[in-house]
Amino acid sequence: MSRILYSGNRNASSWAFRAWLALKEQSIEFTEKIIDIRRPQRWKNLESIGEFSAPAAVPVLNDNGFIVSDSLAIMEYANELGDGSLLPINIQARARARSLAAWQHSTFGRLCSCLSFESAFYPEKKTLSADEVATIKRIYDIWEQSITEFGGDYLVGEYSLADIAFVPSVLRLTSHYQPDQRWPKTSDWVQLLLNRPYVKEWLNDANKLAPIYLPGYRNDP
Ligand SMILES: N[C@@H](CCC(=O)N[C@@H](CS)C(=O)NCC(=O)O)C(=O)O
Repeated sequence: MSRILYSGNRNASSWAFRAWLALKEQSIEFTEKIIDIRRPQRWKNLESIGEFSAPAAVPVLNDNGFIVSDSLAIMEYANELGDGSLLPINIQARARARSLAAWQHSTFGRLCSCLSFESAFYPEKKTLSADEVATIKRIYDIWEQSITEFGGDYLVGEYSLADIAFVPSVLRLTSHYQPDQRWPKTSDWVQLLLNRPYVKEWLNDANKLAPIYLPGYRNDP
């Protein structure tokens, strides 16, 4: 049996984090090869991924020679290789989980785009703009509403692919602006997520690495 996840640097690869988490949460055995996606070596390293995975990006899963590209596909595959518990049985909860994961996958990254995943690990944080604060508050309202609607501790009741999809965004947003008692369920959810053992394992490694500074973070002239 050979199952290899081609992953990325722990403090840079938010997409690999999601795929890795889904595999771990479903107790799927795999080995991991970390591809250094820091510049300038990023391009050469990703070129070698392109030799077997069309998007030439990480994460990629090689399951005994069968290639699964893209984090969302790997998350779904992990769930199906495992016990399927990362998608709810209830049709509406499942649709909501997929809606949230799809949102994260498609356009969520454009919200507060200067607050990259890398920036979650910066020891000194920038002052947020009024627009950034307003956007973050709106996101916290949306998370609060979903947790309330489904009546559990997580976004659609039980822990699901939707929660996993948002973990890196939770990090980039909450490390700059903590949810307080205006969003009681979101505050608890954030604590639950960040205290999950596999999330802690990844972050423990990420926190040992030198931060990767990206241009544009501080809105320098
Ligand atoms: N939609 C892809 C995005 C993957 C992605 O952008 N990965 C980054 C590293 S975190 C990468 O390899 N980027 C290289 C590129 O886009 O050329 C996924 O979800 O797997």
